[in-house]
Amino acid sequence: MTSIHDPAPYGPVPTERQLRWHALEYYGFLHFTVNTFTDLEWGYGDESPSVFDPTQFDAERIVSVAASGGMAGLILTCKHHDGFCLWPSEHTDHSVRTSPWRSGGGDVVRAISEACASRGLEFGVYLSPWDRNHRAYGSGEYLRYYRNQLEELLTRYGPVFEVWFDGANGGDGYYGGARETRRIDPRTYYEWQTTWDLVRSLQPDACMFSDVGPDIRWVGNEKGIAGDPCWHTTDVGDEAPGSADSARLNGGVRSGARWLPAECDVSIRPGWFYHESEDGAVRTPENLFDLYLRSVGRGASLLLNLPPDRRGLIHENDARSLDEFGKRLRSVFARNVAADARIEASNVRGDHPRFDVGNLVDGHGETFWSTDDGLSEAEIVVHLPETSRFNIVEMREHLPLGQRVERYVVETEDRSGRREYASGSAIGNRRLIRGEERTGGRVRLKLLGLPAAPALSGFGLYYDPA
Ligand code: FUL
Repeated sequence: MTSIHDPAPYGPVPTERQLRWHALEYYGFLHFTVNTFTDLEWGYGDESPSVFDPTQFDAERIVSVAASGGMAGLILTCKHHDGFCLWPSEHTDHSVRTSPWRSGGGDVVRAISEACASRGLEFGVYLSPWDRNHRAYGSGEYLRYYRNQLEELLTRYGPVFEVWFDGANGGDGYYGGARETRRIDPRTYYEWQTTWDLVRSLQPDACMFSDVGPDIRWVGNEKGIAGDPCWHTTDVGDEAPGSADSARLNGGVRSGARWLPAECDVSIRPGWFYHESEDGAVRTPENLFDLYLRSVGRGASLLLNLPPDRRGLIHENDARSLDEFGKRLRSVFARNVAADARIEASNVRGDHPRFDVGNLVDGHGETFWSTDDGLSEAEIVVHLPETSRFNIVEMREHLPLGQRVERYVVETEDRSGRREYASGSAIGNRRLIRGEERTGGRVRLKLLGLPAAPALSGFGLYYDPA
């Protein structure tokens, strides 16, 4: 035995709060507001609160749909671009308090946050920076209003895991009756650093999302698809929310100076809000599984939107599809056939049990397989029992030491010979690759062009019968 020290970190590494966020992998979005009742995607800001009147709003039922779909948390649009507040804010009358719903006594934010807490789901908030209702939008007064609202959301509703800062700024709106176009400079107007500092002081564990972080970056599209590869690292120049480079957001930058992993936001329907006309256009469980592979399976997280309908419930079509998707996730990933196999490694760091290949299949992210320093290649060989089938390969890196693997090749070897199964760059939090079905034989994972000793915490082989 030589070294029992962990390899030195390579490149930027995640913060503790980013690590906790990586572990969630998949959670939901709830887009709900006056738009649900006016059939719009972007309300102008002149909607009367009287339109907001869900007939059967039931936070427990909404949260239980999310939980059965496998979601680890929910982010609620507490205020969308139209400015209507789903909680009784002290800073405006444009809220549930002046709506007919529960005679003005309701609070959607409280109901959803409490239902999440009781089901063990994380709760997050979306507060649109653009506000087409507020008369002072565009001035410093509005920024004070925005931060006051954020303060309400971050002090009244328990722990928040994520704060979502949207980059949309369309220009025209009601603005307290002015009905005009207001342009702001997204780089300077919002004074983001002050707002980020406020969030840090009120909810130090919350991750903040925007086109430029500071904790999580947008993936650059609303289709739910991360780049291949999608690096956790990137560079941020003088971009601001609403003005970042989509291609760079989508793939990240391998040599980037910041750990700023991607989140894939996408809706289960064409729109973000509920429209009866889209009841027939709900994503199928198969489509959702495919999205999962292209988001979570590329190291990003999946933020899947479920729009409550006019009753204040998740429509049956969405609930059914999500439930089947959740069942499929649970059944596919229930059994890692690599865990039944003998696994050999080309090298084990210091020949020490702490870095043993068994760590790859123990289901723990904290333990990992590593090699001695200075090797440019390393491999493991998994000897599968004859009857073990798989068509999905999974790899995970031990993130506290950075994103280390440059390139991987997966090969299979059986009676028909040795064949490449998959190859690519970037592993990160989790890499999933669906391929052809294989039974028995050997599976070889080769790591090539290593810039530092690898630290892999997981290797899995799963079978999806669908
Ligand atoms: C966008 C918004 O304009 C959409 O309405 C939606 O909220 C989506 C998640 O973000 O920028």
